[in-house]
Amino acid sequence: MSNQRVVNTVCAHNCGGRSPLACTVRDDRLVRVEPAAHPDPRYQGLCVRCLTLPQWVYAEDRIASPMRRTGPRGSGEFERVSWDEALDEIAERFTGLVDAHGAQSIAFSRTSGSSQLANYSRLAALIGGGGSANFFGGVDMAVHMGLNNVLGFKGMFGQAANEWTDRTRAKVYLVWGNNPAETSMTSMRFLLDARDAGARVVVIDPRYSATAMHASWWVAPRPGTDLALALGLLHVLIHEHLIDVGFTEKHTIAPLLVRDDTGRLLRASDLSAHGSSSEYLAMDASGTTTSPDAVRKPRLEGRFQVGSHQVSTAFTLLKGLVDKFPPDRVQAITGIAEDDVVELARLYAAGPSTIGFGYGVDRYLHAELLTRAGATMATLTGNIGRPGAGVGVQSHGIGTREVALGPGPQLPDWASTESIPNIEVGTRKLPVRALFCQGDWLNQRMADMQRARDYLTGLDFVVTVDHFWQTTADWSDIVLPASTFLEGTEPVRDVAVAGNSVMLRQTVIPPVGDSRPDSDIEKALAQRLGLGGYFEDSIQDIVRTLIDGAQDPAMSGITLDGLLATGGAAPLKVPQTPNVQYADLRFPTRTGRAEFYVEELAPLGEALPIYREDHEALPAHRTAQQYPLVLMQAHARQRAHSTFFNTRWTLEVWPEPLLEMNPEDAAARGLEDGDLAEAFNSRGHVVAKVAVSADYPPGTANLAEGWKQQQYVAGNVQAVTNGNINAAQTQLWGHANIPFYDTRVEVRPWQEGTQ
Ligand SMILES: Nc1nc2c(c(=O)[nH]1)N[C@H]1C(S)=C(S)[C@@H](COP(=O)(O)OP(=O)(O)OC[C@H]3O[C@@H](n4cnc5c(=O)[nH]c(N)nc54)[C@H](O)[C@@H]3O)O[C@H]1N2
Ligand SMILES: Nc1nc2c(c(=O)[nH]1)N[C@H]1C(S)=C(S)[C@@H](COP(=O)(O)OP(=O)(O)OC[C@H]3O[C@@H](n4cnc5c(=O)[nH]c(N)nc54)[C@H](O)[C@@H]3O)O[C@H]1N2
Ligand code: SF4
Ligand SMILES: [Mo]
Repeated sequence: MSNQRVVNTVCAHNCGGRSPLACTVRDDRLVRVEPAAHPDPRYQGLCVRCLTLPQWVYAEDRIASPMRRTGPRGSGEFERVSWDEALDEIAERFTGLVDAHGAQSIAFSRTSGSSQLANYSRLAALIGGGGSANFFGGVDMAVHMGLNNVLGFKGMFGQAANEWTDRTRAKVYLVWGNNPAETSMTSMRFLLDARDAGARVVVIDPRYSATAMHASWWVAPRPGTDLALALGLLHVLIHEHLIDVGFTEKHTIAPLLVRDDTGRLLRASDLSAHGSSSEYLAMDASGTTTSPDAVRKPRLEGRFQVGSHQVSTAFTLLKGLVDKFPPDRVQAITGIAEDDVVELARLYAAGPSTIGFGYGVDRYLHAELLTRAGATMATLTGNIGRPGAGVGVQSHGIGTREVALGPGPQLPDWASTESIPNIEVGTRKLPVRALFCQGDWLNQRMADMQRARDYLTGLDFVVTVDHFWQTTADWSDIVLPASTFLEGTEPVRDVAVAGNSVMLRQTVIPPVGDSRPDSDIEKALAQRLGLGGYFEDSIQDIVRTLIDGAQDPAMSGITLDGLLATGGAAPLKVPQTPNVQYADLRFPTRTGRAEFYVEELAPLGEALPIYREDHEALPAHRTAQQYPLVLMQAHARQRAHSTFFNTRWTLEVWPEPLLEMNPEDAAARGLEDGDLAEAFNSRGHVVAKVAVSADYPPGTANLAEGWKQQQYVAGNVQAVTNGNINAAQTQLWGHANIPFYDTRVEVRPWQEGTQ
């Protein structure tokens, strides 16, 4: 037998499932990947993608060595250089730019590709004496913003919702713009468990998705119109007296008084010079204003004169909004039959009901208004804080226990970064001259590719660090080969908490070819920049502090050495019953109540989740005639974004970009299955093979995100995507979310050579 061993690690791909992997290594080569034991068997498993990990790791197009550009940006002309030459050049250019333009002239951008400790954030915070620019996010954020508004929720991904295992206690489960059958395979079983336990699983999705196939009921709004549906559901809930009045009075902002003149909440300080500006007011039965918490039965509805102020209860204002969304109007906007709107509202009210939003609804310009309306449905009906009842964003297969690990690497006080959301490229005044990209910024992180290319072209210096030669690489000055999360020079790479367990990400094989782990590249650059002193601890030291230094009772008794001795995984010390969020019904908002009314947004007219008609996907949009199809880019089952774009087995199943569209839409354009077609709008175009499918209602189309530039016949899906910036998000959060799916196109047959 040759030198063979099995190493357990945790999948790091950004499907987020964190499956435990048992990796067979023969003579230092990865030969097989199988599921490793998980302390909770419900989370044990492996998808087809990760069966192909050996093909990914040893793919022929792995970048073989550091490269330096020799032709113009985008030309693809490069020469090989040594690591020392490449790193010296980066350090020299960075130093020169920092000297001339300050730390903010260097910007860092990270892949979500393989979440691990080494993402250059330490270097970014330290470089140039602190304050470098940090390109971040712009993705997966708006749905959280809305939940934050109403519930005070601060986290990401699954955490606002009850634990996945709680779904079996729901009678009704609304899966809203989420496709776990393909994007969260590790948690799909909980949806099926809920259905098998008797829950009505309602999938709200414009297309007949792989998840909708398993649902009790598929409800199909036109893309981007979900808020009209939610307002219609609220209409029925309120008008049919299906809300929980006691809960609404006690736990929501509904009885608080709002000034008609400013749209701000009435405060004690508005009525008396001695009154507090943080004391909000409600009206009691006798017509006296009082603290909402002091009165047993506040007035839920009404307009009143209080001193010199005309005021209304927040509930009255909400009712005024939803009154405009009777089911027949909702049918006209969304295409959902009015009887279905009524039935869905009644079903939801009966509860216990859970709403799990996904990111399908996140990628529209006003996505946060939808989750605000959803959280309003939950709180007005008391569908929160109890078994089977909750509202949250669900994805990434992560359990919903929040566990605090020990302290990460310590940085000096002056270390910092200035954030620039990806979407705001070129719109901020930061003097960015150089971009350091971990991963594929151009192809993956940015909408409106021409704008992004123009931006890259104008920079002085661009570095890409990746496993594969990808789109941004062609626009870079230096390209460095990174090791994958399976490769390393130290035995332990990271620690992951998922599904009630803690697991080690162990190194499986040494770096492939001439690649280096991101952590080593970061350290080598830091040393050249005089920052080596901050990188003296090994990754294993850092992981040890995270685990052994954790104060959280859930981590008690769990140590790095203990994990190493027991196959790399241990159950958290948490109760066996599923975690319920907001069980104490205290919301970490300013009023301690669920706030469907956001006074800061009154000047923008968005104090309530109003239905805005100014975004591209809506049938009423000014471009709807010219570009009649809404082009979504639902995440594809056989990749995690672009990762696995090149593995043989996944390509056998789905070898090339497909433009999926309804048979009627295809026929009207003279297109048949397999024809080449061009989807275009005023921003750009993309050419791909047509896949005719009745899963897509007329007027909708889809081209899954994540294909690499070289896989398209011409163009790129990012060339047509929408990069508009939402003003309310920017005002309230300082950054906006990218409305990728809020994209209209027209489609026509493609003839080679046409432009
Ligand atoms: N296999 C695979 N898994 C992944 C990823 C991947 O690339 N591949 N990516 C990971 C990441 S980072 C993320 S953010 C998640 C995303 O995963 P999901 O949350 O599932 O999001 P999407 O795939 O964008 O869209 C989900 C569904 O929303 C629908 N949808 C589109 N527009 C609308 C609309 O207007 N209204 C409604 N109600 N539905 C709409 C789409 O048709 C789709 O079926 O997946 C993660 N998991
Ligand atoms: N049009 C459109 N665009 C989208 C989306 C969409 O729905 N539509 N979804 C958006 C969403 S939700 C997300 S989360 C983003 C994801 O965007 P990314 O996180 O950028 O996507 P990935 O394809 O996973 O990774 C990008 C690159 O990083 C490299 N990479 C992976 N792991 C590592 C590593 O450990 N080290 C280094 N150095 N490189 C690595 C990969 O090889 C790949 O080339 O995409 C966004 N882009
Ligand atoms: S389902 Fe996700 S976490 Fe699990 S093996 Fe596949 S890519 Fe990795
Ligand atoms: Mo994402």
